Amino acid sequence: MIESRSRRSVLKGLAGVSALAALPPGLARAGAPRVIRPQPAEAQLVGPSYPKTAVWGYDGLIPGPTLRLRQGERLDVRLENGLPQPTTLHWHGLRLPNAMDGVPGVTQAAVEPGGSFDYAFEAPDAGTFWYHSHANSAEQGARGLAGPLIVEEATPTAGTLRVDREETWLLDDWRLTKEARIAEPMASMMDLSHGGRIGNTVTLNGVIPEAWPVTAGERVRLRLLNAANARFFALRFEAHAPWVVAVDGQPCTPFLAENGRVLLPPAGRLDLVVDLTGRPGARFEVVDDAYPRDAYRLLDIAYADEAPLRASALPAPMALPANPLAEPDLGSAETIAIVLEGGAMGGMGEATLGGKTMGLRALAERGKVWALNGVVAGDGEHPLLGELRLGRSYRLVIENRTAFPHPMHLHGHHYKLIARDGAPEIRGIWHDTVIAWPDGTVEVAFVADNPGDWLFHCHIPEHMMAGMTGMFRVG
Ligand SMILES: [Cu+2]
Repeated sequence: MIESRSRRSVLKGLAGVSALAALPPGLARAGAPRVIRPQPAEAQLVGPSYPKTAVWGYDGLIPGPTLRLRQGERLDVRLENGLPQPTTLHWHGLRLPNAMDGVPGVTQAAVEPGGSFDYAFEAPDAGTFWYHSHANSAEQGARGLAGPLIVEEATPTAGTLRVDREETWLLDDWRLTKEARIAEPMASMMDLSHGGRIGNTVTLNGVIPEAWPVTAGERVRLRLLNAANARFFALRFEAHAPWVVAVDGQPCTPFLAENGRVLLPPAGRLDLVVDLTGRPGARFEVVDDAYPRDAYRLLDIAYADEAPLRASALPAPMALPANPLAEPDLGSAETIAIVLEGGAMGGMGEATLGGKTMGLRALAERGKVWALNGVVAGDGEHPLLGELRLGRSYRLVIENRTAFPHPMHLHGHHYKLIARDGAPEIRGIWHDTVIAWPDGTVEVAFVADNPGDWLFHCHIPEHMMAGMTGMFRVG
């Protein structure tokens, strides 16, 4: 198992690349919705010398089943709640109609045990997305509820990236006891006020990985997805140079990951193109050094003995086709300042909860320690951060005055990273979840082109439930 503690000296440096391949056909559908049933189950997360772990999984699986459709196609899912508590499905990163967003108390009522809810929407963007609960998400995430949602490019042929195959790596983090049980409590004040629930066991697609079998010469599209509550991942591919071709599902101009290292905040996704340039029979390590003092080998890249697939190296991958995102007009964009405050070692004086201003100690007694613009969200609340005019461009200037990094997620939109600490970000990468580093400022811009009430929150659920959430009203 892997030991780790939350630290403010975490990880730096996001890398990206984008890719595309000849893809399998979209989901066949026959009118009836695809039923997704979150339910208690058992999973062999750790080795066979340990007992199975009691988890919650979609259809009883860890991770949940991969949902796959083609861009522009419609997804029909019936959520049937097999859990002992209310739940919802949130389609992370999809720009869908507000009523399908799965936020209890905002876009729908939470689905009671035994109840159901029908989700139906078209996928406007191709890319790597995922689904998870937005109800009691600290516990429901920690018990395993997450699954990939892959939207294939509408035209995967001419003018786009070719790869030999693709894989999805859903990375998750578990806090287990010595008996491989999920450790309780779910959200201690320590977790709420520090870096969230960081675990001690990392899984890839539901198991502790050993080796990634590859063939020399092949080009693979890797869809990385961080489904952990709070753990950041920084994967370093020894002796390999992965291209980043998409970030949070949105294609970017392909670029080589710096030092072969890619950073994934909670909820983040990266599409990589990895050229397997090693020799037959060779082995290399993929190391996760997001927390440098707790760096560990995630797995080995294990080359088969067979002859290379191709004789010479491939040229740089082509960019994936862009999704139909509206370009923000920075000249006319209205600026909205967002200040993140609170938490341990954050020095927050006071903030407002339920209309009352109080100090950090009084807030902590109520389980609340984080604020957005001086407002702490109460249970089930998402205080209004701003009313946005439909079709208008906005620039969010997010200032993190806390001692921890926060992956800030906007629902229903993607925003373009335009600056960090006042320095322009020239790559113009789109995110649905952007890291706000301690003592830093991050600027993003977007067009408010999707009407409705959209959450803006820290994606570490322990931070969200302890106050770090709000809402933009677009209309
Ligand atoms: Cu946070």
